[in-house]
Amino acid sequence: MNKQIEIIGAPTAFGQRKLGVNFGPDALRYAGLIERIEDIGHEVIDKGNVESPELNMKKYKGEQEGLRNLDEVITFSNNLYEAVNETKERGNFPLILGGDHSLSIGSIAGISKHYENLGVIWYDAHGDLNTLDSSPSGNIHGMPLRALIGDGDEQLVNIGGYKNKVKPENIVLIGMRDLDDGEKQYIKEVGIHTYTMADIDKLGMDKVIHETIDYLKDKTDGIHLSLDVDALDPVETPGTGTTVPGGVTYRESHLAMELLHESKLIVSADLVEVNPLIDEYNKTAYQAIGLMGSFFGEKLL
Ligand code: HAR
Ligand code: MN
Ligand code: MN
Ligand code: MN
Repeated sequence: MNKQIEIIGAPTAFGQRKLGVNFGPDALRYAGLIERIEDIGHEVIDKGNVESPELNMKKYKGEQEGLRNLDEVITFSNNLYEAVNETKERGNFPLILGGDHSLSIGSIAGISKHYENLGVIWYDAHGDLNTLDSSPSGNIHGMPLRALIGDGDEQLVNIGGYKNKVKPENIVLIGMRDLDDGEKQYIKEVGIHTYTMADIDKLGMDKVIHETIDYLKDKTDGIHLSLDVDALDPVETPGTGTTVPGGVTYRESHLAMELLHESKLIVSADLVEVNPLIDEYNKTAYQAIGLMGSFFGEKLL
């Protein structure tokens, strides 16, 4: 069951304010991601990095009204949508490397087109369910999941020429520990299936993932994993822009990835928010690669 995996670099930093996350895809390549997946026995095709609009330093560092870098995020999302859509048309497995989490607006637009009922596992410290009104920052990386559901800026909501890419009932949030008030309210209102850190403590990751799979498997025709490295504790993945203490451990995350691999239900993945410029000697990229090993079926014995 060896898949052809297409690596798509998504070097965007426009969804937040810390430069360096745009170098995430190359940090992951330099740390050996492709060789690691090939050694498992998969065929890997590196499509290189998607084209990004120019980053004007003065604008990037300055104050902005409303959604930060909206035009750049729209352009980037369209470029990424095209690349991911082509990968799916070839029948291959897209692994999108970030880049900040705003990239999921484009990546999931390219994936969901190929499914009636895409499931999404959002492994993150954050819900990324803000709209401009509920956002404390104006940073679009705090909004992608909500835009994919269909709320927010019309252009973001319509990337790929269609909207409502993900139904709230087809989403599972795992690792939550820094939700804004508006996000908490929205999660309760629409009833998104959520595992906070407290839930993970109580149930254990094994049960969390088994329940997640049971919850999604019959009502979805494919599941996308969106893995934000800030889901892990900052001790494990310090090289990311919005760390939150009290996160998932490296071993728990390996277990999660192993179980998702065993499920055979995952059809695509994003690996996001790796920022080598604020990291400890690329540690976060190495940790992420270890997790990708388990996700793609590496055996310890
Ligand atoms: N909730 C905050 C905001 O919207 C912080 C979002 C941080 N998001 C990410 N992605 N790093 O999960 O600004
Ligand atoms: Mn995120
Ligand atoms: Mn996050
Ligand atoms: Mn089990």
